[in-house]
Amino acid sequence: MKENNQKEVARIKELESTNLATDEIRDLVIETKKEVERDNEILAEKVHQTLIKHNVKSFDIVGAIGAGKTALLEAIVEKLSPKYKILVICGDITTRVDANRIERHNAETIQINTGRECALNAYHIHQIIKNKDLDEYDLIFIENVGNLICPSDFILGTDKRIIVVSITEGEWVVEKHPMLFKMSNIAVINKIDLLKRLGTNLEKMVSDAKNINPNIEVITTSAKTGENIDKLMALMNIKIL
Ligand SMILES: Nc1nc2c(ncn2[C@@H]2O[C@H](COP(=O)(O)OP(=O)(O)O)[C@@H](O)[C@H]2O)c(=O)[nH]1
Ligand SMILES: [Mg+2]
Repeated sequence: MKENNQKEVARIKELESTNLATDEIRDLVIETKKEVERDNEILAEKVHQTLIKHNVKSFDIVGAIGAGKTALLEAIVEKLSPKYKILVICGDITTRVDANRIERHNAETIQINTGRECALNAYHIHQIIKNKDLDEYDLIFIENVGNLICPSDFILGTDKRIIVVSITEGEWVVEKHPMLFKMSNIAVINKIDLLKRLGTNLEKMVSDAKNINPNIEVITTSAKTGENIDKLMALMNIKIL
């Protein structure tokens, strides 16, 4: 994350904590939250260094429930699994639905059920990779628990974070959720096959993402028709061999 983005994210988080706490415990709430995030960042850095050491490219995907995170991963894994050894880690509060969907496209999957936790954190990922022979993999994808708020508290130690929104969420969804756009490298606006029917203002969504984070790469896709999936993989620097 760029330095001025980092400052802005810290400021917003402090405001959030301030609003949540009563006067007497406000400082404690802010300090505890910062401490948890610092610990998470240390572990995320360890995860990242380990993945780099073993030459594994890594991506984590965040976005609301139903944006198309799993559908995009299915499309990507389908194209890449003949040539790359892929591990996909899926986070959901319960079930193995997403892992099962992706497994059908010939990737190894691990489902993490978080219970009441609304995001994965670096500890979850560290627990998995420390028990894996990472030389066996070329690529790791992580699908976070579906929501647009909690994952901003926890980086996971991947090379790139990808935020997915869909046009069915309405053209205001980007401007209303700036945090994840600030900390992501790629923004995917999905379900463009439905554009004519819905009349969503796609240009606004693209320009909002760019205004929030001028460094973010923005791509519009349809996981359903496959439109621009190759371009998304090019942004991720993955060659279809
Ligand atoms: N029309 C259309 N439907 C999509 C697209 N991507 C996902 N979906 C559908 O949207 C629903 C939610 O998708 P899913 O991949 O489970 O979203 P996730 O919760 O973000 O993982 C499913 O019924 C998908 O088939 C798309 O690009 N176009
Ligand atoms: Mg999913």
